[in-house]
Amino acid sequence: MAYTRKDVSTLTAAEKRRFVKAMLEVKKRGQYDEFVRTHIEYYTSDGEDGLRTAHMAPSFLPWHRRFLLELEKALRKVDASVTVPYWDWTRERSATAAPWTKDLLGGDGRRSDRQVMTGPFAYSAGQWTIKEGVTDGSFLTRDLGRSRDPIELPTKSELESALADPVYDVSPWDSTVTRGFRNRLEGWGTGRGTVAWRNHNRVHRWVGGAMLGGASVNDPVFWLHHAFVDLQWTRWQQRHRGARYLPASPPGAGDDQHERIVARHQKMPPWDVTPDDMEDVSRIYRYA
Ligand code: CU1
Ligand code: CU1
Repeated sequence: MAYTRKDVSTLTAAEKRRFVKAMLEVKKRGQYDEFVRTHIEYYTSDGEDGLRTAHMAPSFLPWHRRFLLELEKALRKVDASVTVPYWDWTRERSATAAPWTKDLLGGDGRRSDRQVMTGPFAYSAGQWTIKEGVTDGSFLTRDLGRSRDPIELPTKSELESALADPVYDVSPWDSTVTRGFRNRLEGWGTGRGTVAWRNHNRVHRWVGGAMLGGASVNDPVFWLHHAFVDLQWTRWQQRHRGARYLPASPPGAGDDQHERIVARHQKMPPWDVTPDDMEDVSRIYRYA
């Protein structure tokens, strides 16, 4: 039977406790740092050579869908009642409400060094030492809302502009495309400053600290954020019946994107799955 991923603002005290406990256990077993390493390894941009699977590419959505399923599998081995909750940042917009409470992810980083001081993932709580970072810091950092140069979380209407696009993705299938659901949601924009960060990307910016780079998995909010992004893919499919992942077939030898991106029926490293395999997961989980 399919399990349910819930809105983080609806979790009971017991559900929060169990989620946190399972996360800490996966961390203790060393599995969590493998997830961080995998994400760093696949954090390639379209300015680099080679295949892009996780970001700046059509497979942004199926890649993270599979990545979340892997974490969820690890969590559910610890406690079969646990699923990854989602953070609806169009509704939960305060730096002190869900998911930033002491009984879940803890709050903002302190002013001096942005170190998170509250909740179970604070370094001082002793169970969340960062081992795989792009910097040397061993403590989790956040700068909710970006104190020095404040930004807002994406709005409902900004998210709506992604959902309204009936085409999954368009050539050249990278961070420069201005049409297509995938990049409108992933959020690479043209122009300078904060307009260049939309939807998914803007949320990483808003959280700040560890969430800014390839090691963003070190902040557990990564999963709650990506569960909400994943939910948008499901909503988009429901709205645009019959619309599919694109490209359906690989770009040809003369195309700049030849062997740079994953087409619908191609394998999506590091897993033995295709975007086509990831389009319908309704037998595995659903969203409440
Ligand atoms: Cu990512
Ligand atoms: Cu992300």
